[in-house]
Amino acid sequence: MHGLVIKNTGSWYTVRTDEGLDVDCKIKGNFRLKGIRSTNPVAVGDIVDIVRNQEGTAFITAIHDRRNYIIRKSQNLSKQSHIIAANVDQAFLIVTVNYPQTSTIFIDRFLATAEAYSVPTVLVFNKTDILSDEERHYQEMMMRLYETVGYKCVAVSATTGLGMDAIPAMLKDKKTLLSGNSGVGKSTFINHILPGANLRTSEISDAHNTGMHTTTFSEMLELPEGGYLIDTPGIKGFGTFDMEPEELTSYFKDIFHFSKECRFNNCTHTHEPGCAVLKAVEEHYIAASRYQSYLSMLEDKDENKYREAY
Ligand SMILES: Nc1nc2c(ncn2[C@@H]2O[C@H](COP(=O)(O)OP(=O)(O)O)[C@@H](O)[C@H]2O)c(=O)[nH]1
Ligand SMILES: [Mg+2]
Ligand SMILES: [Zn+2]
Repeated sequence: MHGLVIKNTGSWYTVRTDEGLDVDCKIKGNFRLKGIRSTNPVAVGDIVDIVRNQEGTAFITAIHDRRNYIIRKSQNLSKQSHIIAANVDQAFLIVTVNYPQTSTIFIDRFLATAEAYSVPTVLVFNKTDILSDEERHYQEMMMRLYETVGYKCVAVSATTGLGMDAIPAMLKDKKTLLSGNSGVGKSTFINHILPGANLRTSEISDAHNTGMHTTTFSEMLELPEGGYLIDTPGIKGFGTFDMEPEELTSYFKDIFHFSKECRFNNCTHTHEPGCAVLKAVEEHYIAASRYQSYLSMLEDKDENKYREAY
């Protein structure tokens, strides 16, 4: 029998079989992935083979090849990673212009990492019901910027429902990872789409969700129109990883576009003569904020140079 892993709590996994049956499973055998020290060898979104046992539960005996998987490095020194989800079709990044303000650096880092995993990302601007004129103007500017770079942007209010009509069609039949800073309205967004989900809202609930809990719990919520929402409490984005500057360039669509005209093909776009990216930044074809984000990821890379790969 095989099925889809829809929930992971500690060493237990809920697997939804092709017949629509939810079976509690444990892992049998060694699934350690090469080169990754992960706290959970199997993740939500995985397609697995299972073998039933007498107790009515089952063992996961094999994982099917993953199209992609999203990993988060642990913040401590254990160097263990946690696989947030596998076989993700798209990400919705919830951002807010205010209450709290989502920084462009956070957005750009998320987008670049999503590009690295080949996960298309939609930017969902939430809390549009409480924007001042100035904030609304700023939001429009941001939406124009990211649409120009090549990302779909939508403006919503998860509390009033403004703009939310467009969302179900965008989620249909896809496995969507929902992400965003604490307090931007992820739980409220999910509750609007799935009133049955009844997730706790407010920042307090997130505060409880930052410790051990988040590293051992993930769940996919089934959508009535087909597809799943992957709710990962406390996730602040996914980790960076070792890459060459040329690779990093390719994860910034706007920078990549201009980099083809750079004199040197291993140009880091920091100091090189004949750099078309520096020229484009100067002439405002590339937003200064995007270039700053690129630089910050490039600096991380240098810092991590001598750190062991995970
Ligand atoms: N005004 C307004 N408040 C919102 C909106 N969405 C969420 N909130 C509020 O923002 C706070 C944090 O929301 P929550 O869903 O818990 O955020 P999460 O941490 O991302 O899950 C709660 O008090 C929500 O009621 C919105 O669209 N408009
Ligand atoms: Mg929440
Ligand atoms: Zn260059």
